[in-house]
Amino acid sequence: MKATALAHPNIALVKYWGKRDEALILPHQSSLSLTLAPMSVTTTVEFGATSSDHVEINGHTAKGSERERVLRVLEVVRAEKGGALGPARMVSRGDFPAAAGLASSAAGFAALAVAARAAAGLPEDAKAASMLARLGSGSACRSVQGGFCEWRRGEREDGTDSYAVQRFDAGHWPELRMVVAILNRDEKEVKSRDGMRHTVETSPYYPAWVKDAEAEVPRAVEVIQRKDLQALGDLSERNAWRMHATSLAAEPPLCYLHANTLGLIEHLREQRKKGMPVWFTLDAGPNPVLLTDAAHEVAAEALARACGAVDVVRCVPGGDAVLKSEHLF
Ligand code: 2P0
Repeated sequence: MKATALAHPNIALVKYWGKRDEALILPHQSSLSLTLAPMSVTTTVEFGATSSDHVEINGHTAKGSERERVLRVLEVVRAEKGGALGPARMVSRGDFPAAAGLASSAAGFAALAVAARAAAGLPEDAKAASMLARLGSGSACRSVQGGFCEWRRGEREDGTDSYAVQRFDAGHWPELRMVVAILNRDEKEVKSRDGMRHTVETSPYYPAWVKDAEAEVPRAVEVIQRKDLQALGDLSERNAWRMHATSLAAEPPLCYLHANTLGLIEHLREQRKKGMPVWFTLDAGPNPVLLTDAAHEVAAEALARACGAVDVVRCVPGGDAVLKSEHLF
Protein backbone atom coordinates (compact mmCIF):
# COMPACT_ATOMS: atom_id res chain seq x y z
CA MET A 1 0.00 0.00 0.00
CA LYS A 2 3.08 2.25 -0.25
CA ALA A 3 4.97 3.40 -3.35
CA THR A 4 7.38 6.13 -4.43
CA ALA A 5 7.86 7.72 -7.85
CA LEU A 6 10.20 10.28 -9.39
CA ALA A 7 9.20 12.57 -12.29
CA HIS A 8 10.78 15.45 -14.21
CA PRO A 9 9.26 18.80 -15.23
CA ASN A 10 8.58 19.63 -18.88
CA ILE A 11 8.72 22.70 -21.08
CA ALA A 12 6.09 23.14 -23.79
CA LEU A 13 7.27 23.90 -27.32
CA VAL A 14 3.66 24.09 -28.47
CA LYS A 15 1.89 25.54 -25.41
CA TYR A 16 -1.32 24.57 -23.64
CA TRP A 17 -3.30 27.75 -23.02
CA GLY A 18 -6.96 27.46 -22.15
CA LYS A 19 -9.46 24.88 -20.91
CA ARG A 20 -12.71 23.76 -22.47
CA ASP A 21 -13.58 22.04 -19.16
CA GLU A 22 -12.29 23.58 -15.94
CA ALA A 23 -13.26 20.68 -13.67
CA LEU A 24 -11.75 17.88 -15.73
CA ILE A 25 -8.87 20.05 -16.99
CA LEU A 26 -9.56 19.45 -20.67
CA PRO A 27 -7.71 21.78 -23.05
CA HIS A 28 -9.03 23.56 -26.10
CA GLN A 29 -5.98 22.46 -28.09
CA SER A 30 -3.25 19.84 -28.15
CA SER A 31 0.27 20.70 -26.98
CA LEU A 32 3.77 19.26 -27.19
CA SER A 33 6.64 19.37 -24.69
CA LEU A 34 10.11 18.16 -23.83
CA THR A 35 10.65 16.50 -20.45
CA LEU A 36 13.64 18.07 -18.68
CA ALA A 37 16.42 16.56 -16.56
CA PRO A 38 18.08 16.82 -14.13
CA MET A 39 15.40 18.48 -11.95
CA SER A 40 12.86 16.12 -10.43
CA VAL A 41 10.16 15.64 -7.81
CA THR A 42 9.97 12.48 -5.68
CA THR A 43 6.67 11.49 -4.06
CA THR A 44 5.71 8.71 -1.65
CA VAL A 45 2.09 7.66 -1.17
CA GLU A 46 0.76 5.21 1.42
CA PHE A 47 -2.88 4.20 1.83
CA GLY A 48 -4.47 2.92 5.01
CA ALA A 49 -1.76 3.74 7.57
CA THR A 50 -3.17 7.01 8.99
CA SER A 51 -6.53 8.02 10.44
CA SER A 52 -6.96 10.95 8.03
CA ASP A 53 -5.39 12.25 4.81
CA HIS A 54 -2.03 13.95 5.25
CA VAL A 55 -0.32 15.91 2.46
CA GLU A 56 3.21 17.25 2.88
CA ILE A 57 5.05 19.15 0.13
CA ASN A 58 8.67 20.26 0.53
CA GLY A 59 8.50 19.99 4.31
CA HIS A 60 5.20 21.86 4.76
CA THR A 61 1.72 20.52 5.41
CA ALA A 62 -0.30 21.45 2.32
CA LYS A 63 -3.45 23.53 2.82
CA GLY A 64 -6.22 25.06 0.75
CA SER A 65 -6.27 24.52 -2.99
CA GLU A 66 -2.85 22.83 -3.01
CA ARG A 67 -4.18 20.13 -0.66
CA GLU A 68 -7.50 19.90 -2.52
CA ARG A 69 -5.76 19.24 -5.85
CA VAL A 70 -3.71 16.39 -4.34
CA LEU A 71 -6.76 14.88 -2.61
CA ARG A 72 -8.69 14.99 -5.85
CA VAL A 73 -6.07 12.79 -7.55
CA LEU A 74 -6.02 10.39 -4.57
CA GLU A 75 -9.82 10.25 -4.58
CA VAL A 76 -9.89 9.03 -8.19
CA VAL A 77 -7.48 6.22 -7.30
CA ARG A 78 -9.57 5.28 -4.26
CA ALA A 79 -12.72 5.21 -6.41
CA GLU A 80 -11.00 2.98 -8.95
CA LYS A 81 -10.33 0.49 -6.13
CA GLY A 82 -13.91 0.66 -4.87
CA GLY A 83 -13.12 3.07 -2.02
CA ALA A 84 -11.46 0.43 0.14
CA LEU A 85 -7.99 1.97 0.44
CA GLY A 86 -8.50 4.22 3.45
CA PRO A 87 -6.85 7.58 4.17
CA ALA A 88 -3.58 8.46 2.46
CA ARG A 89 -0.28 9.89 3.58
CA MET A 90 1.57 11.70 0.81
CA VAL A 91 5.02 13.25 1.10
CA SER A 92 6.62 15.05 -1.84
CA ARG A 93 10.03 16.64 -2.28
CA GLY A 94 11.48 18.54 -5.21
CA ASP A 95 15.16 19.03 -5.95
CA PHE A 96 14.53 22.17 -7.99
CA PRO A 97 17.00 24.98 -7.45
CA ALA A 98 15.18 27.69 -5.47
CA ALA A 99 14.96 29.86 -8.58
CA ALA A 100 14.59 27.25 -11.29
CA GLY A 101 11.84 29.31 -12.83
CA LEU A 102 10.02 26.17 -13.82
CA ALA A 103 6.85 25.24 -12.01
CA SER A 104 7.30 22.03 -10.02
CA SER A 105 3.57 21.20 -10.34
CA ALA A 106 3.95 19.22 -13.58
CA ALA A 107 6.64 16.96 -12.10
CA GLY A 108 4.80 16.87 -8.76
CA PHE A 109 1.46 15.66 -10.10
CA ALA A 110 3.12 13.20 -12.50
CA ALA A 111 5.07 11.67 -9.59
CA LEU A 112 1.90 11.65 -7.46
CA ALA A 113 -0.14 9.89 -10.17
CA VAL A 114 2.46 7.18 -10.74
CA ALA A 115 3.08 6.63 -6.99
CA ALA A 116 -0.62 6.64 -6.04
CA ARG A 117 -1.55 4.07 -8.69
CA ALA A 118 1.32 1.81 -7.61
CA ALA A 119 0.45 2.19 -3.90
CA ALA A 120 -3.11 1.14 -4.75
CA GLY A 121 -1.87 -1.95 -6.54
CA LEU A 122 -2.93 -0.72 -9.97
CA PRO A 123 -0.75 -1.81 -12.91
CA GLU A 124 1.85 0.50 -14.49
CA ASP A 125 -0.03 2.25 -17.28
CA ALA A 126 1.31 5.48 -18.82
CA LYS A 127 -2.05 6.44 -20.34
CA ALA A 128 -3.98 6.00 -17.09
CA ALA A 129 -1.25 7.80 -15.11
CA SER A 130 -1.22 10.68 -17.61
CA MET A 131 -5.01 11.16 -17.30
CA LEU A 132 -4.74 11.01 -13.52
CA ALA A 133 -1.88 13.56 -13.45
CA ARG A 134 -3.96 15.85 -15.70
CA LEU A 135 -6.60 16.16 -12.97
CA GLY A 136 -3.99 17.79 -10.71
CA SER A 137 -2.47 20.11 -13.32
CA GLY A 138 -2.92 20.02 -17.08
CA SER A 139 0.75 20.18 -18.02
CA ALA A 140 1.51 17.31 -15.58
CA CYS A 141 0.01 14.79 -18.03
CA ARG A 142 3.08 15.46 -20.23
CA SER A 143 5.56 14.59 -17.43
CA VAL A 144 4.57 10.94 -16.98
CA GLN A 145 6.82 10.00 -19.87
CA GLY A 146 10.20 11.30 -20.98
CA GLY A 147 11.41 12.84 -24.21
CA PHE A 148 8.86 14.60 -26.42
CA CYS A 149 5.24 14.15 -25.34
CA GLU A 150 2.08 15.23 -27.12
CA TRP A 151 -1.01 15.98 -25.05
CA ARG A 152 -3.90 15.16 -27.36
CA ARG A 153 -6.83 17.38 -26.53
CA GLY A 154 -9.36 14.62 -27.11
CA GLU A 155 -13.00 14.99 -28.09
CA ARG A 156 -14.98 13.25 -25.36
CA GLU A 157 -16.73 15.19 -22.64
CA ASP A 158 -15.56 12.80 -19.92
CA GLY A 159 -11.87 13.34 -20.73
CA THR A 160 -11.07 9.68 -21.36
CA ASP A 161 -9.28 10.55 -24.61
CA SER A 162 -7.33 13.54 -23.26
CA TYR A 163 -3.83 12.40 -22.23
CA ALA A 164 -0.20 12.65 -23.33
CA VAL A 165 1.58 10.17 -25.57
CA GLN A 166 5.33 9.94 -26.01
CA ARG A 167 6.32 10.77 -29.60
CA PHE A 168 10.11 10.41 -29.15
CA ASP A 169 12.01 9.17 -26.13
CA ALA A 170 14.80 11.07 -24.33
CA GLY A 171 17.46 9.32 -26.40
CA HIS A 172 16.09 10.55 -29.73
CA TRP A 173 17.90 13.90 -29.65
CA PRO A 174 20.50 13.81 -26.86
CA GLU A 175 22.35 16.93 -28.11
CA LEU A 176 19.32 19.18 -27.58
CA ARG A 177 19.62 21.66 -24.69
CA MET A 178 17.18 23.92 -22.88
CA VAL A 179 18.75 26.71 -20.83
CA VAL A 180 16.43 28.40 -18.32
CA ALA A 181 17.31 32.08 -17.87
CA ILE A 182 16.03 33.45 -14.55
CA LEU A 183 15.71 37.20 -15.09
CA ASN A 184 13.13 37.85 -12.39
CA ARG A 185 12.54 35.80 -9.24
CA ASP A 186 9.30 37.47 -8.13
CA GLU A 187 6.16 35.42 -8.06
CA LYS A 188 4.07 36.23 -11.12
CA GLU A 189 1.02 38.40 -10.57
CA VAL A 190 -1.43 36.22 -12.49
CA LYS A 191 -1.18 32.44 -12.15
CA SER A 192 -1.39 30.34 -15.33
CA ARG A 193 -4.74 28.88 -14.30
CA ASP A 194 -6.30 32.34 -13.92
CA GLY A 195 -4.46 33.84 -16.89
CA MET A 196 -5.63 31.21 -19.32
CA ARG A 197 -9.22 31.43 -18.10
CA HIS A 198 -9.17 35.22 -18.51
CA THR A 199 -7.73 34.83 -22.02
CA VAL A 200 -10.36 32.28 -23.08
CA GLU A 201 -13.13 34.53 -21.77
CA THR A 202 -12.00 37.91 -23.11
CA SER A 203 -9.42 37.66 -25.91
CA PRO A 204 -10.86 38.10 -29.43
CA TYR A 205 -7.72 36.35 -30.72
CA TYR A 206 -8.36 33.18 -28.73
CA PRO A 207 -10.11 31.15 -31.51
CA ALA A 208 -7.19 31.88 -33.83
CA TRP A 209 -4.74 30.70 -31.15
CA VAL A 210 -6.59 27.38 -30.79
CA LYS A 211 -6.64 26.72 -34.53
CA ASP A 212 -3.00 27.67 -35.01
CA ALA A 213 -1.61 25.74 -32.03
CA GLU A 214 -3.47 22.57 -33.04
CA ALA A 215 -1.93 22.79 -36.52
CA GLU A 216 1.57 23.37 -35.12
CA VAL A 217 1.70 20.05 -33.21
CA PRO A 218 2.16 17.77 -36.27
CA ARG A 219 4.65 20.25 -37.72
CA ALA A 220 6.63 20.12 -34.47
CA VAL A 221 6.61 16.31 -34.54
CA GLU A 222 7.92 16.38 -38.10
CA VAL A 223 10.86 18.73 -37.36
CA ILE A 224 11.74 16.81 -34.17
CA GLN A 225 11.72 13.61 -36.21
CA ARG A 226 14.46 15.01 -38.45
CA LYS A 227 16.19 16.83 -35.55
CA ASP A 228 16.04 20.17 -37.34
CA LEU A 229 17.06 22.63 -34.62
CA GLN A 230 16.43 25.74 -36.71
CA ALA A 231 12.93 24.63 -37.69
CA LEU A 232 12.09 23.65 -34.10
CA GLY A 233 13.54 26.92 -32.81
CA ASP A 234 11.48 28.97 -35.28
CA LEU A 235 8.34 27.01 -34.41
CA SER A 236 8.89 27.37 -30.65
CA GLU A 237 9.39 31.11 -30.90
CA ARG A 238 6.33 31.77 -33.02
CA ASN A 239 4.17 29.57 -30.79
CA ALA A 240 5.37 31.41 -27.68
CA TRP A 241 4.74 34.79 -29.34
CA ARG A 242 1.23 33.72 -30.34
CA MET A 243 0.38 32.53 -26.82
CA HIS A 244 1.54 35.86 -25.45
CA ALA A 245 -0.24 37.75 -28.25
CA THR A 246 -3.59 36.17 -27.40
CA SER A 247 -3.05 37.05 -23.72
CA LEU A 248 -2.02 40.62 -24.56
CA ALA A 249 -5.30 40.94 -26.46
CA ALA A 250 -7.36 40.01 -23.38
CA GLU A 251 -9.44 42.66 -21.55
CA PRO A 252 -7.78 43.88 -19.38
CA PRO A 253 -4.55 42.84 -21.13
CA LEU A 254 -2.33 40.18 -19.64
CA CYS A 255 1.36 40.93 -20.10
CA TYR A 256 3.88 38.43 -18.70
CA LEU A 257 6.84 40.05 -20.45
CA HIS A 258 9.20 42.35 -18.58
CA ALA A 259 11.58 44.88 -20.11
CA ASN A 260 14.53 42.55 -19.55
CA THR A 261 12.65 39.68 -21.22
CA LEU A 262 12.53 41.73 -24.41
CA GLY A 263 16.16 42.80 -23.89
CA LEU A 264 17.28 39.18 -23.81
CA ILE A 265 15.19 38.30 -26.86
CA GLU A 266 16.71 41.19 -28.80
CA HIS A 267 20.24 40.15 -27.86
CA LEU A 268 19.48 36.53 -28.72
CA ARG A 269 18.33 37.57 -32.19
CA GLU A 270 21.54 39.54 -32.73
CA GLN A 271 23.62 36.54 -31.73
CA ARG A 272 21.61 34.33 -34.04
CA LYS A 273 22.27 36.70 -36.94
CA LYS A 274 25.96 36.22 -36.19
CA GLY A 275 25.54 32.47 -36.53
CA MET A 276 24.76 31.19 -33.01
CA PRO A 277 22.06 28.47 -33.06
CA VAL A 278 19.86 29.76 -30.22
CA TRP A 279 16.09 30.29 -29.97
CA PHE A 280 13.71 30.86 -27.06
CA THR A 281 10.37 29.86 -25.66
CA LEU A 282 8.46 31.69 -22.92
CA ASP A 283 5.82 30.35 -20.52
CA ALA A 284 3.37 32.45 -18.54
CA GLY A 285 6.14 34.49 -16.92
CA PRO A 286 9.09 36.73 -17.72
CA ASN A 287 11.87 34.12 -17.80
CA PRO A 288 12.82 32.81 -21.27
CA VAL A 289 14.04 29.27 -21.87
CA LEU A 290 16.74 29.09 -24.52
CA LEU A 291 16.77 26.30 -27.06
CA THR A 292 20.19 25.31 -28.37
CA ASP A 293 22.55 22.33 -28.74
CA ALA A 294 25.24 20.82 -26.51
CA ALA A 295 28.02 22.65 -28.36
CA HIS A 296 26.42 26.04 -27.55
CA GLU A 297 24.93 25.57 -24.07
CA VAL A 298 27.83 27.35 -22.36
CA ALA A 299 27.53 30.26 -24.80
CA ALA A 300 23.75 30.30 -24.24
CA GLU A 301 24.31 30.55 -20.48
CA ALA A 302 26.78 33.42 -21.05
CA LEU A 303 24.21 35.17 -23.26
CA ALA A 304 21.58 34.85 -20.52
CA ARG A 305 23.95 36.19 -17.86
CA ALA A 306 25.04 39.08 -20.07
CA CYS A 307 21.34 40.03 -20.27
CA GLY A 308 20.97 40.09 -16.49
CA ALA A 309 20.01 36.51 -15.62
CA VAL A 310 20.45 36.05 -11.85
CA ASP A 311 20.36 32.28 -12.24
CA VAL A 312 20.68 29.85 -15.13
CA VAL A 313 19.67 26.17 -15.22
CA ARG A 314 20.99 24.01 -18.06
CA CYS A 315 18.71 21.09 -18.91
CA VAL A 316 18.91 17.97 -21.09
CA PRO A 317 16.09 15.71 -22.36
CA GLY A 318 14.66 13.82 -19.37
CA GLY A 319 13.31 10.28 -19.03
CA ASP A 320 10.05 8.65 -17.90
CA ALA A 321 8.58 8.96 -14.43
CA VAL A 322 9.85 5.90 -12.55
CA LEU A 323 9.04 3.93 -9.41
CA LYS A 324 11.75 3.92 -6.72
CA SER A 325 12.40 1.35 -4.02
CA GLU A 326 13.48 3.97 -1.47
CA HIS A 327 10.57 5.77 0.21
CA LEU A 328 10.45 9.27 1.75
CA PHE A 329 8.96 7.88 5.00
C1 2P0 B 1 2.28 24.73 -20.92
N1 2P0 B 1 1.57 26.41 -19.21
O1 2P0 B 1 1.87 24.17 -21.94
C2 2P0 B 1 1.65 26.08 -20.62
C3 2P0 B 1 2.40 27.20 -21.24
C4 2P0 B 1 2.02 27.75 -18.96
C5 2P0 B 1 2.30 28.34 -20.29
O2 2P0 B 1 0.65 24.50 -18.64
O3 2P0 B 1 -4.55 25.03 -14.61
O4 2P0 B 1 -0.04 24.62 -14.31
O5 2P0 B 1 -3.07 23.34 -13.56
O6 2P0 B 1 -3.93 22.98 -15.87
O7 2P0 B 1 -0.62 23.14 -16.28
C6 2P0 B 1 0.82 26.02 -16.92
O8 2P0 B 1 -0.44 25.66 -16.53
O9 2P0 B 1 -2.29 24.80 -15.41
C7 2P0 B 1 1.00 25.60 -18.31
P1 2P0 B 1 -3.52 23.98 -14.85
P2 2P0 B 1 -0.78 24.43 -15.58
O10 2P0 B 1 3.17 24.25 -20.20
